Amino acid sequence: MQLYYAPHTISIAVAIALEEAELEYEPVKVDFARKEQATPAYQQINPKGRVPALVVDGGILTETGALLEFIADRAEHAQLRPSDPVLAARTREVMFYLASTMHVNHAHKMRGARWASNPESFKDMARKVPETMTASCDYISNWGLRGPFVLGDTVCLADCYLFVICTWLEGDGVDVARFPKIAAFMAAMEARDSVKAVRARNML
Ligand SMILES: N[C@@H](CCC(=O)N[C@@H](CS)C(=O)NCC(=O)O)C(=O)O
Repeated sequence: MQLYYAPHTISIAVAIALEEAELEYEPVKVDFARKEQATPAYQQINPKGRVPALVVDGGILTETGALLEFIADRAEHAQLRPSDPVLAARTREVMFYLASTMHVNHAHKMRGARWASNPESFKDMARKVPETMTASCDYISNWGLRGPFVLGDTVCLADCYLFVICTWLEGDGVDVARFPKIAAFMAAMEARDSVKAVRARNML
């Protein structure tokens, strides 16, 4: 498998899950500084001009949540998505929230041009990010984390996803000290071999 990624982006959630599942992959860096994601060559890989993209036998897959689910299916031994239907849905509940709300809140800091044309509007959207990301942290802290991790004591797909988004919090103006459960989650994830491996590869 080849993972198209850019450092510090949501694509690293996929790298962490691949490491958790002990699946081999070749990381392929997309150079955002040179806007490589917008080139016709990269858009052959992902027509949306985003990372991640995962090249697998049978095609190219995009969307973080879909890739994480693919990894869970490829590596059932890793138990990254429980077979119990309620716990599987709980895993997806958090992932869908991250994809549809928390990641989108974060994107308003740098990517205002997706939603407006007037540069003043970009500034207004960016000013709102500390507030919306703090509201997301309230939700994650009170409801998303059922224990040290999303499902309690064991790591699932949603933890890989949440961890990367939490690495953005300080830069988004969130006072992380207000959220001791999130700080403890971050420390627990940092201690895992999966996160150490992606840090060793300078992906995070
Ligand atoms: N819903 C997509 C969002 C992917 C996404 O927005 N990735 C960002 C990095 S965090 C990106 O590639 N941005 C490049 C750009 O906007 O030019 C997913 O989760 O895969």
